[in-house]
Amino acid sequence: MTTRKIKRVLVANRGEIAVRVMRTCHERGIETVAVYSEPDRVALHTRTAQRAECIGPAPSRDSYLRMDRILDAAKKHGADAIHPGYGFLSEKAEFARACADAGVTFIGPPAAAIDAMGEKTRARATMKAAGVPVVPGTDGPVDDATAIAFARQVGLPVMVKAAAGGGGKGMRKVTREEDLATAVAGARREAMSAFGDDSLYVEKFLEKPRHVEIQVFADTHSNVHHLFERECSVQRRNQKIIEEAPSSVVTPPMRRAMGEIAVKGARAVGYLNAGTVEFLVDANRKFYFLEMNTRLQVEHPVTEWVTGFDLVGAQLDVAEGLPLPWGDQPESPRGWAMEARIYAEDPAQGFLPQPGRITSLRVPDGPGVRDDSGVYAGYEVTPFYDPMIAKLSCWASSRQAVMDKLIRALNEYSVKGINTNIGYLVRILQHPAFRAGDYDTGFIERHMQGPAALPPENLRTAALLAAAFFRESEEERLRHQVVAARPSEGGGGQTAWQRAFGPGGR
Ligand code: MV4
Repeated sequence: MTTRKIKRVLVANRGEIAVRVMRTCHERGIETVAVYSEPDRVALHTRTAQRAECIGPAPSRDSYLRMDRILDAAKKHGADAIHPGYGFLSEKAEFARACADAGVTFIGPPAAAIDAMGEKTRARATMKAAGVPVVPGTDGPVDDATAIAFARQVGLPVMVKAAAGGGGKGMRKVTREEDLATAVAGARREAMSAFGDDSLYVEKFLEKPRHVEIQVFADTHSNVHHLFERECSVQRRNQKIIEEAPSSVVTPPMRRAMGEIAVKGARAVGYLNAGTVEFLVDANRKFYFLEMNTRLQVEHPVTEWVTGFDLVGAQLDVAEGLPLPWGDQPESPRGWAMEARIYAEDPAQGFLPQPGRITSLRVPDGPGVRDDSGVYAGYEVTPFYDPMIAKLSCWASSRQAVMDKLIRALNEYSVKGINTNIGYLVRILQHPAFRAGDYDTGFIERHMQGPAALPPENLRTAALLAAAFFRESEEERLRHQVVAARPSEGGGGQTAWQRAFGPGGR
């Protein structure tokens, strides 16, 4: 087996993940090259790298998605490898192929493996053939009539999904027979606009499933290992918020079974490097393949905590042609890890993104606390990219202990100048159902929407405002009874609601 030392890595990404990848490179004496868009000239990843190249204006399609400019930057700066991070070009087979053609090592799986998992019905078929249990569904993309016929056969509810999708776009749950045709048409339209491909498939809808995924790793020496599971059931509108490892539903025999099956699936597609096999777990602890992500995931730190491995380091080893650095398949996870995603968005304003300058920043630390951040004090969060600014993760001996540590660390985290979801994260971690490990993918919708998203102070304010508003409208009503059709008072008067929230309101 030939090995080739990587000397200079171009990181084709931004924010916290670009910084995180560069850290491991620097530890290994590998030089780094950042690419950045015009507003990202002063971003943390641009400052962290030893070299940096501007690749275009703010919109991703004109910068972070420009394969040609990124490969030109790699050539100009003499980078011998490219790490794609997550999102952007990380799961574009065409980019992996373009890197290979340019003689640059793509730090990720082969293009063929990305292709095999990118089209979701092909992924399902491949996994099924390899003996992986899949969610009952159609065998391939279907026309409207077949979609409807399948739904009738398997029984409602069903989930209509985009074949080119993943992560929830172009996805519709259908509960009533009379909604089927509209849902299929709607999903098709959404899939076409999101992916330029309106192929759909249909799955039986699993009730209250938990989202459990297995980290896999493969090298060029025929080793394929799994690094146990992560649970990511706490999601809001297809955005993960809290992740943990291990999962509170996975028993040791189940962990072994899921791990072996994920490894079998990875072998079936000739997988290489880091990947994640996603499963839904039902109330009877039966698990079903959902999709495979052919990249390093956002939530990889929780796996790093419970294994003690540097996953980016292992990615570099594999890309250099070395065997997986930890020897045999590891036995079991150690302790418990939990990660919370910090977003520049305001739960009190319907999670509206909050661009603006971070005027001051205090980051927690202490034993078992890790902050993966893409920002700094004085940095201006721009509206052009994902509002996730940092990930806070903790490690402790037990699930209870790690929840307490994460709450402590979140309470120490102080971001001034912009609103964040930090308070909201604490409220999730304090929820009795979450603390008991008794949650599923419907947790946020059931427990943390509407007024529950607000801090208790806001709730008190809302109650007082409602009372004041009611009193004023009563007075108004009485006035109108006394002086009918009296002309407007000139607009000077504001209701209690308007004084608090401004005109219009929500
Ligand atoms: C499902 C499902 C129930 N049954 N598929 C949402 C994101 C996408 N990756 C898959 N998703 C789901 N697919 C079937 N057949 C429920 C979800 C789902 C979900 C999954 C994981 C985490 C959070 C979720 C929230 C709502 C729905």
